[in-house]
Amino acid sequence: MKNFTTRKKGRLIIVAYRLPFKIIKNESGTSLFQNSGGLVSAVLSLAQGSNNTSFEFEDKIQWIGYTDNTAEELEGVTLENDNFKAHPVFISQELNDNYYEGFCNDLIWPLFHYFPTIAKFETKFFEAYQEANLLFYDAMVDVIQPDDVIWIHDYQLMLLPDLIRQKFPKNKIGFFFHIPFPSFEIFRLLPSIWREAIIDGIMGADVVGFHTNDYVEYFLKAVRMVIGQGNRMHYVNLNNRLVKVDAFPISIDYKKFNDAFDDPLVIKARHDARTPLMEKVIFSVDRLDYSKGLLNRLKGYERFLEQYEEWHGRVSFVMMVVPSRDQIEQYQQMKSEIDQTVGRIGAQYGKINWQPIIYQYRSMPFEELVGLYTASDVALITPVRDGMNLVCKEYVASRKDEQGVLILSEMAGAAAELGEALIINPTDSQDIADAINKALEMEPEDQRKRMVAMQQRLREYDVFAWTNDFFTQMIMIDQEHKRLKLD
Ligand code: ADQ
Repeated sequence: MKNFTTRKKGRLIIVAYRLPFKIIKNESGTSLFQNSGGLVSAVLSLAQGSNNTSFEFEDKIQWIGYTDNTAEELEGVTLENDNFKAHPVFISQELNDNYYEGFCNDLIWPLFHYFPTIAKFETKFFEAYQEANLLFYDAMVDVIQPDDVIWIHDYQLMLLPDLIRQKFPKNKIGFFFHIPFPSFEIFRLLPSIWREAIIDGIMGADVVGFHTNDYVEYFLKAVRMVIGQGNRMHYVNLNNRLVKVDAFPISIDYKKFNDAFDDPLVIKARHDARTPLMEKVIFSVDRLDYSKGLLNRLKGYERFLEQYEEWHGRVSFVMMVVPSRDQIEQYQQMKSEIDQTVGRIGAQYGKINWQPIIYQYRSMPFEELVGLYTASDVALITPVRDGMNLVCKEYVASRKDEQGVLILSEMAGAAAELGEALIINPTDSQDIADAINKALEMEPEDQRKRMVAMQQRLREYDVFAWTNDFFTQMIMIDQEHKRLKLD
């Protein structure tokens, strides 16, 4: 009998829409700027120090992803740094408009975030989606070796697991979904050929991961309804091939955020984030997106100012919005509504010496971000739908002083783990207003109790635990196969 405790060796191949670095080419040569995003550091940690799995990594991490450079621009350029070897996927502008902007961002993103009325169902989008997934596949065919473990990410690549499975039946394939998977009543709005292609595509993986148990359930129901396949304890048996579908709540580098509290640059940023006139500070940080509930939040804050006059002149709401997709009309319109609402609230309630809202439209460096997190009394996170939401986890992790109150939407995946937050319904302005008042009045001891409980949970399951967990499931699926006697 095969000994499954032997440490296997192989390479890790990550496939995500974007490469892990930006490629800048000028007269003096080519430079690669590695992204600092969560996924990049998580997979790095797996290949380097914190690998607790029974798998030994050979070679650098191979990363397949789209680049906006052309093939001519990259000719002769070594796309490799100490950590990653990149295999670029070239997608023409026209194809990308229909694939990424079209199918991904004008259909799947709104539909899966429960905005079906703005989802655009266009045949040319779906055709482009198929074509682009094939381009990713083509870029991989010559890269894949027999022992490679392939980990595919997100809604831009739902057809890819099965494409790879057909050609490489023995490789381990994982698929992780970063946005919500919707209930079947939403999913079934997709034309039947599209939804079949999506379910077949994803089910090419050995392990399919979502942020929450709800998304897992919705997906399993879609599998049952679309391809008639049930499951036992989260295992779907597809012609004697087992697919595990489970929840893996993504997390953050807890230690990095917690340690940052004492970093001199963060201390300075914390100091700079509030003036002596501010008795209490509330903040929010998100990308410009309709799913993030920015307008609902402003309306809730407006209701709070209307009803809780005792806080006038004493509280400031710092709302940071990161520019995103603002070339698109719908996003421009949303931005101008936000601008108007902020203006209206300021005009109605502001005083010469007090601004109820400080609104900025820009990105922030890490130190300034943690400075704001740790300077604020309240985090106001109100997405109308969010796969997970990392800002709330970053806020909790960064509060080494165990102070601060998190107000969190029940529509964020993170709400399933952070029950000690003040959980609100983002469409209910009164709920938001009352929660703000409750947060501002909360005693330090109550804040500490809630914060410590949430911190403990996040410390135990940080992003490195998440990566290890998912990866372990991928390489263990053979054992499950044996155990369930499917051979
Ligand atoms: P996003 O929709 O991008 O991610 P989120 O999880 O909140 O949303 O992550 C945003 C990241 O951007 C955070 O790490 C945050 O620190 C950073 N950020 C936000 N505003 C910033 C600012 N003004 N300046 C600098 N940095 C800023 C998608 C899904 C989420 C899911 C993640 C991970 O939509 O639901 O949590 O993937 O799976």
